[in-house]
Amino acid sequence: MRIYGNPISTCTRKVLATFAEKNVTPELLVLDFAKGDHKSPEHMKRQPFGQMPVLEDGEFQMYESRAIMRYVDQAFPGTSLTPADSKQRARMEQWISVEMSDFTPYAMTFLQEHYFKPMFGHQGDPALAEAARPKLAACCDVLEKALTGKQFLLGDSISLADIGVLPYIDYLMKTPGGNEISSRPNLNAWWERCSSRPSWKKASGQA
Ligand SMILES: N[C@@H](CCC(=O)N[C@@H](CS)C(=O)NCC(=O)O)C(=O)O
Repeated sequence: MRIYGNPISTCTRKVLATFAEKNVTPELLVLDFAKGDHKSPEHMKRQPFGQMPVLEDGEFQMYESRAIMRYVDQAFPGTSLTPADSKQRARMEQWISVEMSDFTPYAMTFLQEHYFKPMFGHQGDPALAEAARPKLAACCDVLEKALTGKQFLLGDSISLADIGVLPYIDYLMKTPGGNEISSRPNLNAWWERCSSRPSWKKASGQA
């Protein structure tokens, strides 16, 4: 299997972490943000929104990182990252939706203003990030409560729901928004547990 993406991209990283949990290394075809590879006519045919990642499995191509994670989990044997039990599976989908709707938009504001804009030579606006803080904090409160007495969001086993949040937290920790994680004991312990896994180290370029 092959991934069109970039090692610094959050959406690429969650897909790479899923592959790593399955002990599979996909071929990574790097799209250069600075050169606008993701907006090239060739890539727009693969991903009509001009974004990454895209998965290619033989003749089959697909985009949307969360959908790709589900495909990768089912495509390979080994430990499943999706519970067999329907109620637990529904709970996993609930947390994936929370990540997408209630966590990531606010975390991304910190990432953009404090990390990615400066990385690409643009001035970030810290006030924009601070405006997102109350919503980010509200979601962190929900996650903190959900993680009480648990190793992972669903209990004792890691699932796609945990993996999907990691890329955003990793960068968030490098911004003033990181204290929303580090100040909450359950959330912080969960982050340390997940981010010390070999799969995350590999996906985030630390191994
Ligand atoms: N919903 C898409 C979002 C993909 C996305 O926003 N990718 C970013 C990199 S993490 C990107 O390509 N940004 C460039 C752009 O939007 O122009 C997914 O989950 O795959």
